[in-house]
Amino acid sequence: MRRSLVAVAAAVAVSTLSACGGGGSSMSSSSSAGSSGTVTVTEHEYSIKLSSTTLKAGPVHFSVKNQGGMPHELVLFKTTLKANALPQKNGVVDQQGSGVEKISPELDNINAGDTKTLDVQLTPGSYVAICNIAGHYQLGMHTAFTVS
Ligand SMILES: [Cu+2]
Repeated sequence: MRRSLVAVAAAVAVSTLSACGGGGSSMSSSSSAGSSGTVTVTEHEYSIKLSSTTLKAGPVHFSVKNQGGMPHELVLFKTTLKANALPQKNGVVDQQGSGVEKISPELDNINAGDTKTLDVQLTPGSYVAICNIAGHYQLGMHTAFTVS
């Protein structure tokens, strides 16, 4: 269990990601208090990274930093589809497409350099986080995470 959490943390721990909880170990696991605490999301052209990809069910607080040079979004879907295989329509992910359940609300217009926060209630399952500005999903702005 612990070994897999460390592996996940290592996979997402790129140099641009700084732990907001202080201390290197605090970002390597979900908090033990029955909540995922703050999940830091870092967006670039064209990628999305989460500070943890194994979250606990219940209220989840996302802090989304746009470290890119243009506006981005954060849209969450509950889905068992692969992160790069969501239904698409007109250059964006089809939010009414089959196999995806959109989580509301979403974050729009996160300007370059800005940080916005999103609070949602998540039930156990598999999820994909994307930016749904036309073309961005296809260029790689998607990442999977699980809630248990
Ligand atoms: Cu984007």
